[in-house]
Amino acid sequence: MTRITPKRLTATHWGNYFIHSDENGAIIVDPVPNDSEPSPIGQSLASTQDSNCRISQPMVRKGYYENRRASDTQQRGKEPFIAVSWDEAHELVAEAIQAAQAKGNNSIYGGSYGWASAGRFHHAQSQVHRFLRCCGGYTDSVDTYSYAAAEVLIPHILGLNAFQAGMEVSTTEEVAAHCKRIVYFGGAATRNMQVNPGGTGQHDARSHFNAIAEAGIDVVNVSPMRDDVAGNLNARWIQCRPNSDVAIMLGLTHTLIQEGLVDKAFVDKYCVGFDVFSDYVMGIGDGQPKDAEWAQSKSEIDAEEIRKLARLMAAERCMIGLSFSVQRAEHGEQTYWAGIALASALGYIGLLGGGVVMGAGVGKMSTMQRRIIPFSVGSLPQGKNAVSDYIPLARVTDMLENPGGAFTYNGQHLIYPDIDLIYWVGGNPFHHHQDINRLRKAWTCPKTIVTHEINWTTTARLADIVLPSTSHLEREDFAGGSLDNWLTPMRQSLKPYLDARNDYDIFSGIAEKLGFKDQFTEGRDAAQWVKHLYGVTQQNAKAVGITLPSYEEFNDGPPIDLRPMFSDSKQTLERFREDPVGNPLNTPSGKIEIFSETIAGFGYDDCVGHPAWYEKVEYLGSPLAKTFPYHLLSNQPATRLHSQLDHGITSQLSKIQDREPIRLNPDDAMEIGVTDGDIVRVFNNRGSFLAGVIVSDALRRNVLQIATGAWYDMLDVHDPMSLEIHGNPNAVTNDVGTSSLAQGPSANSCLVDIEKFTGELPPLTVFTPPEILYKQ
Ligand SMILES: Nc1nc2c(c(=O)[nH]1)N[C@H]1C(S)=C(S)[C@@H](COP(=O)(O)OP(=O)(O)OC[C@H]3O[C@@H](n4cnc5c(=O)[nH]c(N)nc54)[C@H](O)[C@@H]3O)O[C@H]1N2
Ligand SMILES: Nc1nc2c(c(=O)[nH]1)N[C@H]1C(S)=C(S)[C@@H](COP(=O)(O)OP(=O)(O)OC[C@H]3O[C@@H](n4cnc5c(=O)[nH]c(N)nc54)[C@H](O)[C@@H]3O)O[C@H]1N2
Ligand SMILES: [Mo]
Repeated sequence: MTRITPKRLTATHWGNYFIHSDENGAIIVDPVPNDSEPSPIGQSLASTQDSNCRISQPMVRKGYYENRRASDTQQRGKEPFIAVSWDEAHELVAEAIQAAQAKGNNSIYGGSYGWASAGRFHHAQSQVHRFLRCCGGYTDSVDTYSYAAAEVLIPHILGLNAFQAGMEVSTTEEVAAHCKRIVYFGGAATRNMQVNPGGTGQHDARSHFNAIAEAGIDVVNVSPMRDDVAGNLNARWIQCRPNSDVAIMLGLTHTLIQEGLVDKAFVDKYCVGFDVFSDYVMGIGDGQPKDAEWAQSKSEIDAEEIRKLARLMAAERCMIGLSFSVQRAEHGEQTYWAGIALASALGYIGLLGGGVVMGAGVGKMSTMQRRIIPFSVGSLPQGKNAVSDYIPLARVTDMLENPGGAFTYNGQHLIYPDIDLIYWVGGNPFHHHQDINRLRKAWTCPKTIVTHEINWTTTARLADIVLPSTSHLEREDFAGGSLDNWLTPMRQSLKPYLDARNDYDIFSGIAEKLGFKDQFTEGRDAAQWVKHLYGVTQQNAKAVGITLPSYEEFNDGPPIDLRPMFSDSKQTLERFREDPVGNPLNTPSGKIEIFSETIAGFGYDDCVGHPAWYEKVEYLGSPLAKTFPYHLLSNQPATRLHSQLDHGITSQLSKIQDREPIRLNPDDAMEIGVTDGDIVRVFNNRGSFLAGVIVSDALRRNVLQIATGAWYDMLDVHDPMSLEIHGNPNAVTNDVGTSSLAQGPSANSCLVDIEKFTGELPPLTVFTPPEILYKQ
C-alpha cells in the first residue's frame, strides 16, 4: 500500500501550493491558505506528473543514432526513438557539441526561449546559458515573445527598462482615489493575472478590480473582445478592428489638438518633439489629417465616438492601459509610442492614477503597489558569453533559413550565423513560434538538435537527442519571481519520474565528458547550490537593511511576504514630473521623446522618428481581407500556462471534442453555418488547424479568438502543409518582425478564413508517446 505523503510546499509561476498524496497514491494539490484567489491551473499538477506524456529515459532519433551528424534531418519527427543510457546520451551530446565547435561556437544556437518552471536554481534557462557559456559560448537571443517591441522602444523614449516602466504604477488605492477614467487598449484580463515569471505568492486581480469598481471609475475597453475587462467594471466597449489602436490614438490626439485640449505646459516642459508629431497628426506635410474620420476609416469606430472619448479623457484624470498584446503585432512599437504621446498630450503622466499603465492585465505588472523588491534574489551566475552573435528571438526561422543573411535590429546591422546545433531547454518553440510550418522546414537545417524536456512535446518529438528532465515537484529549490514580492521554499514532493534527471545533473554529466565539469559545478551539488543562492539572497537583502531567516528556518517555513520589509517606492516619472532638471529621464534629451533623434537616425521607413500609422499587411482594413476575411487573435490561455499542463485536467475540461475552443461572433457563426460544439477548419496560405466552436457575443464581427498552447499535432508529419488537428494557432500566424527596430513577434496580425469541418475527426496523437525502440 502506498504511503500517504506529507504536505510539501512548492511554488509555480501561477501560485504556491501544498502537494501531498492520499493512501491510493493520488496526488492532491492544495492552494496555500494565504491566497484568496488561487489559480485553478494548479489542479493540473495532480494528473500530469506520471502520465503517458512523460519521457522515461534518454532517447535518440533512430536515424541520428545510426548515422550521427550525417543523418537525414528530414526524418525528424518521423522516425522512432531509441532508448539509450545516460552515459551514451552524454557522449552523443558531447560529440555533437565538439563537432559544432569545430565550425565556431556561434554555430550553436542556445537562445532557448521559454518559461520553464519556477525555482531560482533549477531554472532551465539559467542552466542552459551557464552550460553553454562554460563551453565557449553560443549564439544567443534577446528580448521576449511577450513584449519585444516595447522592450526596444521604451528605453529610447522614456529611458526606462520596459518591465520597470510597467511596474512603476500607482497603487490600487491611489487609482481608486485619484483616477476618474481608465481607457484600456487590449483590456486587462484577470485570466492573465494568474501568472508571474518565477512565482506568484498571492493573487490580487479580483481585489484590484473590485476596488476600481467600488470607486466608480469610468472604464472604457478599446478592444475587439469584450470580456478581457472584469464584468463588474461595467466597461464601455469600443469594438475596434484588431491592430487599429494607433489610428484611434492618433484620432484622439487630433481632437485634443484641434479643440485646444492639449496640456501645452506639460508637453513643453516634459517632452521633446511634440511639435513634429503634432504636424504629422494634423496632416502638415503629407496632407492627410489623422482626424477622427480618418481614424474611423481604419478602425470602424464612429468618428463622433472618438471625439467624445477625447474630450472625456481630457476633462478628468485619465489612465491609459496598454496590454502586451497590442504590441505583439505588425508595427507593434507604435501602439506604445502613440499611447505615450497621447498620454503626454493629456498631461497626466507622473500623477497618481494618471498616465500610462504598460502591461495592464499582465501578471502583477499593474498591481505592484510600489513594492518592487529593492534587492536581487540570488540566481545561477551565467558568466560571459564569448560569442557576440545574437538574434532578436522571434527571428529564429529567418536565421535558420538564411545563414549569412543581413538584418537590422535597434540601429544595428547584423548577420545571421550558420547554425549547426540547436540546444533547447525549458521552452516549446513548436507551440510558441509563429508560422510553425515554416519553422518545421527550417528546423531541418542544423545537423543536431538537442532538447531536455519533461514531456513529449512536439519540440521533443522533432529533436535528435531528447533528455528527460525532472519536474519541479521532483526537486528542492526556492522561488522568488521578478514581478512578485514573495520568497517561497520549493520542497520535493515526488521521486523523479523513472530515469528523469535534473537539468543541472544532465549538464554536469555532459560537462564532465567535455572537460569543464569543475568550472560548471564549482564543486557544488544541487542542494549546495540552492543553499548558496539563498545565502546570496540573504546578503543582498542585508545590504539594504533587510534580515531574512536562516536557510533552515526559511526552508521549513511558510512563504515569506517581503512587502512589509521595505517601504513604498517613489517612481521615476513622478520624480521627473516634480523636478525635470534634477531628475531627468535617461533619454538623450532627458525628457519624454515624442520625437527620437536616435530612432530617426536609424533611417527605417517602417519606424520613423515619431509615432505614426503604417498600413498593415494583415488586418481587416487591408486588401488581403478580401481573400481572408477574419482576423485571428491568439491570446493567453485561461486554463494553463502557454503549452504547460495542456494535458492536465483544467485545460482538458475546456476542450471541445478534444480540440482547443475557438470563439466567434453569432452573426459570423450563422454565416459560416456553425454552432456551439462544432468543429471548424481555420486556414490561410500558411497552414490550417481544427478547433471547437464557442459562439459568443463578446467578439466583434470578423474576429476569431483562440488561446495559444494546444500541443501542436500534425495530421501527417510528411506533409509540409499538414493540417494541425488540435487547435494551435501558430499553424497559421505570420512570422514577420514588428519592424526593423525591434523585430519582435507579430502573432496578433493574422488573417484567415474559416469553414465547418465535416470530415471524420482524426484522433489526437500528441498525448501518446512516439514509437520507442529498446535495445536488448
Ligand atoms: N500565436 C501566439 N503565439 C504565442 C503567443 C501569442 O500571444 N500568440 N504568446 C507568446 C508568448 S508571450 C510566450 S511567453 C511564449 C511562451 O512559450 P514557451 O515559454 O515556450 O511556452 P511553455 O509552454 O511555457 O514552454 C515551456 C516548456 O518548458 C518545459 N519545462 C518546464 N520546466 C522545465 C524544466 O525544469 N526543465 C526542462 N528541461 N523543461 C521544462 C515545459 O514542459 C514546456 O514544454 O509563447 C508565445 N507564442
Ligand atoms: N493564465 C495565463 N496567464 C498568462 C499567460 C498564460 O499562458 N496563461 N501568459 C503570460 C504571458 S507570458 C504574457 S506575455 C502575458 C500576455 O499578456 P497579453 O499580451 O496582454 O495577453 P493576451 O491574452 O495575449 O491578449 C489580451 C487581449 O488583447 C486583445 N487584443 C489582441 N489584439 C489586439 C489589438 O490589436 N487591439 C486591441 N485593442 N486589443 C487586442 C485580445 O482581446 C486579447 O484577449 O500574459 C501572461 N499571463
Ligand atoms: Mo509571454
